[in-house]
Amino acid sequence: MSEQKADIALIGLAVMGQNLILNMNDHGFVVCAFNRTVAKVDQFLNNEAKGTKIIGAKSLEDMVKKLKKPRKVMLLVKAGSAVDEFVKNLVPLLEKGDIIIDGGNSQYLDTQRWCKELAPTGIHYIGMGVSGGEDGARYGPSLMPGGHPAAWSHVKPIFQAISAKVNNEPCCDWVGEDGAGHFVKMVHNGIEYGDMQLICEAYQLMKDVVGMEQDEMAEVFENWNKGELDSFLIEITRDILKFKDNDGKHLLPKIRDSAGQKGTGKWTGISALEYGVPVTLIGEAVFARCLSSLKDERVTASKLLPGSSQKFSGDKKQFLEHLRKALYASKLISYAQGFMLLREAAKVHNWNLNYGSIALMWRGGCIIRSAFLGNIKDAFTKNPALSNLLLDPYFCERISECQLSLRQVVAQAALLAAPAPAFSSALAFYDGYRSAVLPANLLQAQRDYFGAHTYELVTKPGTFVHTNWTGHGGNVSASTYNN
Ligand code: 2AM
Repeated sequence: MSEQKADIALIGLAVMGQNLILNMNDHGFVVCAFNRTVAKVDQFLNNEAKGTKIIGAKSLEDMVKKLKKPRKVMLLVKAGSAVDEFVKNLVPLLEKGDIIIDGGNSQYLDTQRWCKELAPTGIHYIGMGVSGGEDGARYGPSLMPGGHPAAWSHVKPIFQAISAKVNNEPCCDWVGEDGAGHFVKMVHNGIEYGDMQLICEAYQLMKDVVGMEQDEMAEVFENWNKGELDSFLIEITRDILKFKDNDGKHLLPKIRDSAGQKGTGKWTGISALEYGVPVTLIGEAVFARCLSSLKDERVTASKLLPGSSQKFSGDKKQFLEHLRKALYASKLISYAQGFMLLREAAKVHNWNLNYGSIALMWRGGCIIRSAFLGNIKDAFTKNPALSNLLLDPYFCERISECQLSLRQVVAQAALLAAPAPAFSSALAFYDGYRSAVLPANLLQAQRDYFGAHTYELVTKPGTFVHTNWTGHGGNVSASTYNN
C-alpha cells in the first residue's frame, strides 16, 4: 500500500458511505475506507474504488495510523448502537484535536450526548445531517454539520468541496453547537414529509374530485414545475405519473396505497410537541401515512361510512389554478412552522442558528430542493431576526394572493369528501395564527372552573386570578379536577 496518508477516514461501506468516499476522491482528497465487516474494504477497493487514490484499512488501529493529523474519522453506520460502539472504540486510539464526524441518521440528542461526553478529552465531535440519497452522496449532497465549533475549520474544505452547489455557493455550512446539525436534518425530513403529503393530496383531488387522467395530471405538474413550485419533488411526481409498466399501462395505480416510514417525520412531530410549537402540517403528514397503512380497515369502512354524493361542478382550469396556489400557500405555512420549531429549539439549546444559511443548505442537493428555498434564503438574508416567514413582506404578499385559493380547495375537498389533512391543517393554522383573538378565554375559564388553574384578565396579563364559578365556596373545583 502507498505511503501516502489519508485526509479523512470513512467507516461504513454501504452505498451512502461508498458514494461519499468516491465523491471525496473526485475532489482530490485521499480517503481511507473501513468497515465492520472488513472483507467489504477489499471488495470496495477492487471494484468501485479501483483506479482511485482511495486506500483501505484492516482495523481501526491500522486506519488511525494512516491518517494525517488532526485525524478526521467519519462514520456512516447505522444510527444508535453502531455509532456508540465505534465512537467508544475510536476514542482510545485518537488524541486531542482529532475529529469524529457522525454522518448517519442519528437522533440529535445522541449527538448532543457525545459532544458533552467527548468535550473533556479534547476530541472534537460533529453530527452531520447528510441528505440527497445515493445520488446526492455521489455527486453533491446537502450537508448540515453541527457539534464542536473548533472542528469546523478542519473539515470545512472537504465538506464544502463535495456538497451540492447553488450559484457556486456550497449547500453546506456550519449549523451550530452539539446536536444542531442533526436537529436541522430531522426538521428537513419532517418538511419533506409535509411536501410529499401536499403533493399526494393535490394528486388525489385531481384524480378523484376533478376526474383527471394520469397524462393530463403529469402535464399539470410539468407546468407547475416551470413556476414558483419548481422543485425536485414536483419534477419526480411528473415522471412518476408518466411512467408506464412493462405492459404499457401506468405503474402508479398498481402500487398499494399503504405508506411506509422510517421515523424522522415522527421525530419532528415528537419534538414539536416537546417544544410546544404548532408544527401541524408535518404532524398531519405523519398521521396520514399511519392512516394509509390501515388499508384493510379502510376497505371495510369504505363500505359502511357514507361520504358525499356531490359531484365536482366547477371550472376545471380555475380549480387547478386554485390547487396550484393552495399548494404554494400550504408549503409556505409548513416551512414557516418548521422554522418556528428550529427557532424554539435554538432558544432552548442556545444554538446560534443562521436561518438563511439553513435555507441555502436545503436549496440544493437534498430531496426538498426547490426554487422556493431561494426565496426563503433571501427573506432571512434581508432580515436575519425575522420572527416568522409569514411576516416577511414578500411571503406576506404571496400568501395574501393565495389564501383564498387554499380556502376553495379545502372547501371543495370537504364538500366532495376527499381527505386533505395537510391542506386543511395549513388553513387552520393560518387562520389561527392571524387571529388577534382566539377562544382560549373560554378554555382558560373551563380550566379554572374544574381545576382552579387560574386565568389572566385581558387588562392584566401576567396576573393570575381564580374565580369561584359555582358559588359553593372555597377551592371547590379542585375536587372535580381528578374526574
Ligand atoms: P456491515 O457491512 O459490517 O454490516 C450500514 O448498514 C453500515 O452500518 C454498514 O457499513 C454496516 O456494517 C454498519 N453497521 C450496521 N450495524 C452495525 C453495528 N452494530 N456495528 C458496526 N457497524 C454496523
